[in-house]
Amino acid sequence: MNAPHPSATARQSLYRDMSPLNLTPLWEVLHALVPPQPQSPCVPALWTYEELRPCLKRAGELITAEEAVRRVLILENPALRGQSAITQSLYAGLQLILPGEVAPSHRHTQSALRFIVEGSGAYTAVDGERTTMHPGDFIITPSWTWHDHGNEVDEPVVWLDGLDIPMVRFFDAGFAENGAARSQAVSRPEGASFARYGHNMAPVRGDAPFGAASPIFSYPYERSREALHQLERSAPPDAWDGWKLRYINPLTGGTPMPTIQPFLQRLPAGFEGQPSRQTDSAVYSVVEGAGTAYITSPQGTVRFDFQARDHFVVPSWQMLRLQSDAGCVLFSFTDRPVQQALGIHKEERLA
Ligand code: 1HN
Repeated sequence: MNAPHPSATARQSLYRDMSPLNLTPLWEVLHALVPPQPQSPCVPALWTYEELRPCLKRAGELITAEEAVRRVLILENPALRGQSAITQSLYAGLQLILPGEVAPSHRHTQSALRFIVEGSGAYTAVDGERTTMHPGDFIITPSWTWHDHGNEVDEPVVWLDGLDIPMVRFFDAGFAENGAARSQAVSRPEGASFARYGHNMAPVRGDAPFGAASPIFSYPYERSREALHQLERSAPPDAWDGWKLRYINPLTGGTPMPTIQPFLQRLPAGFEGQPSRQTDSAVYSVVEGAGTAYITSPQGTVRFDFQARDHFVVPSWQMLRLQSDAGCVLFSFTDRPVQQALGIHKEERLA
């Protein structure tokens, strides 16, 4: 049987007649729907703290934390402007809280992480327990937990917020509620959760207090940094990642929050990493030291020279190579747990 040879105009005429019926021919879009490999619309991007901090300071002069609810400068992927997204699935922003300020209590289904970038002594409260922030501390706000922040010390405090906002938006599953009081009542002393779950032990009776999320909501830098330090003394660095650890939910060994996996890694002085790529786009916060990230896509290679407090994003399936003359420590987070739950996560390490 012969295939039909219709004119292009006959096809166009069909498409025109179909369109009012909300019909589209698959064969015109099939290749874009199932590309041979990921083609992220995201681009690599770097936010230096030197450029960003003056804007954050000006924001502090122009709006209070109370009026803003959260005084945050969103890190928007340059290719996703207007979407409040640093990758297709993740949100990131830098939040400032000044001495004497309160960011009022609320809760939402979106999960949040905080990674402290500058300043010490502000607190975040999660479901009745406060945690004092120090640079490098990793703190979580599980889905639907009440949370507020406050600064009762005399210096500004800045942290990176990472949320699963675009994911929850994708599922149209977002709810939010404001608290009755500005600051929630404190019902447990600081350190109560860490005492119960932070020492490779757990209460004999009782369920996970935050469901799928970790019962620990502060992972102090002192502890995480010490872990890397001991690792460094006991094993050679991985050729791609240096020494890299993932934060865990101590009750499960899995990720601290169902949608986001955070990591902390150290690259030794003189590190020349091998290239690798993964389907989970990654957001990086530079904690200590300095280095260079080379990120390669079909469009070419970009080079980011980074130092402490800078932030950068590596899109899905773009090749990343890390290099550091002085040595450095990097915090990062990705949507890997979601991709793993769906069975679609993929990683490739080149030698
Ligand atoms: C939020 O609740 C916080 O609690 C930060 O500090 C950033 C961005 C969008 C929606 C909620 C916070 C947020 C947010």
